[in-house]
Amino acid sequence: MSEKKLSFPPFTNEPFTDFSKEENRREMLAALAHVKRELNRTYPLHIGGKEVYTGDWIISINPAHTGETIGKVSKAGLEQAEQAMQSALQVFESWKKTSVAERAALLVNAANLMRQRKHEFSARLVFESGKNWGEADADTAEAIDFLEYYAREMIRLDETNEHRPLVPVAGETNRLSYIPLGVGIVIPPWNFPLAICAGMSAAAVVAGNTIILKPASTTPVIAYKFYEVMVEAGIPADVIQYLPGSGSEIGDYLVGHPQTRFISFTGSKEVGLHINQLAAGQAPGQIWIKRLIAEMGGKDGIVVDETADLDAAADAIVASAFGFQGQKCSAGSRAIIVQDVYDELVDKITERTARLIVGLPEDNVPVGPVIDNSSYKRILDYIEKGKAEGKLLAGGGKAPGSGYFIEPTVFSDVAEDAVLMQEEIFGPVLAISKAKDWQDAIRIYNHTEFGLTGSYFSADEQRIGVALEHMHCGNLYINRKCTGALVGAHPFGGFNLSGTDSKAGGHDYLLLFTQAKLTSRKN
Ligand code: TAP
Repeated sequence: MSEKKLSFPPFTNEPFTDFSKEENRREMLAALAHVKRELNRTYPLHIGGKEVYTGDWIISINPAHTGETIGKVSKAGLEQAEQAMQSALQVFESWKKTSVAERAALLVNAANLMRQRKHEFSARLVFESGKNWGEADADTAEAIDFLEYYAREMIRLDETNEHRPLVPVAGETNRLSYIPLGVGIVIPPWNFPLAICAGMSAAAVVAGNTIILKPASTTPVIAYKFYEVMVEAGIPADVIQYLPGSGSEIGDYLVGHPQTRFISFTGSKEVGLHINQLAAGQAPGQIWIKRLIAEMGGKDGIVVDETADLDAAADAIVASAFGFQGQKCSAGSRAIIVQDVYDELVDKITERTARLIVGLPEDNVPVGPVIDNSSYKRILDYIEKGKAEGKLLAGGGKAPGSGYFIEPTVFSDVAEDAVLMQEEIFGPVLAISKAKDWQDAIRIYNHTEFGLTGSYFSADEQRIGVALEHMHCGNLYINRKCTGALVGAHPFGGFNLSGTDSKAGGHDYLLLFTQAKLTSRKN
């Protein structure tokens, strides 16, 4: 319960930066120059609030310039993982007693610090994850949003008895309190290395839990900078253990640990299912069912019928397929178009794709590199498979440069069962399928094991009504792109093998990091 009432102004989304304004461009260039000077530094682990160097390193490199080191980050092994667990358990005893008001205020402090250094954070994203300026700015804005939003949500949850009173019973005082769970393992992906890392961590911590943050091995420096800001904001340094290391080594150890109370994971289907299986067992000494919050992959798609505005649909399809090189979980990697407008729309998509320029994120070029060598090879393999499964209309291979650059690639006439239409590629590859009519198109859209995002383009209200009901995904949009969810406005999470539908950035999210305790007192 909050000791003092806190009132923050109503939540509003952090505005995106308009880089067409000279002043903003200048500030971003200055931030890029500043971050460039800080490349190639070393970073410790943080366990129990103390710096730890193990002598073993994760080397983070610039995916656009593979010869450039972003930073060397100390790498944890099993010994450090156990130390981190013991430290998180110990500090949980005090952190859980910190008032909600204080915990929320610290998140808002962190948001303010991040806002002051917005371009600096974005510049790091440009170098470490290969995002262009706009994509990096959106990532930073979303991180700020998560901090501000979860601060307010925790206060709302804490005031449940005032806002949603229990049914009164004569002679009793009944209350419901949302208390923390314990120690959580937070495992974010590299593709929103600031926003998702911040959102998952902040939600767990503001709810009163302590965490072990195991960042993705390709983007550990951004996660370090996030940890630094949280501590600067006043969150005790041992509430978050910053623990980079191998997913399969320390990840497995911590997921299987008997004192792990919950795991908050965002990443691929394969790793998510593995964690689900490992977390399901009862380790010796374990006295609870571990809670798993798992947001996983997608094979998202855009459906277009013959009544749609085809220019708007083409713009949305290209933006959804190739924004951040198709490396968003919400990326629209499938387009399903009814036959009456198929040729016309395919031409528009091809023209727009051919105009996309591939180059350095630093120079704010629309399409940058993919994240690492294994992604690069995997995507190129998919493109080769695609050549047998569809008609290649744009791209189709490597793009020049000193990093992992791939041409935005479009295949048409792909069958609904083809690998290209079924498997998550997570790169700049769009598969287009022809449908007999709008109902057939919705059927093809649903023919996937995933269910994260989707869009339906139409001018027909009755069909839109059917699409709203029948397209089976966690985030369904009408007449707009299927990427770009906003905190508070578009709570985010997927169906089926896209995950546990946690709805990050929504009213229900913090419930996942708490347990409700009912107390009933006889008057
Ligand atoms: P993954 O390869 O699954 O990695 C995600 C995280 O899991 C990384 O921190 C990774 O660490 C860790 N990990 C790997 N093996 C592990 C294990 N055995 N135990 C515990 N942790 C382990 O995914 P990724 O390549 O980073 O991200 C891309 C995927 O994330 C795509 O499938 C995308 O769709 C999905 N994604 C989904 C969403 C939502 S909200 N649904 C949002 C963003 C991304 P290492 O880096 O050390 O291997």
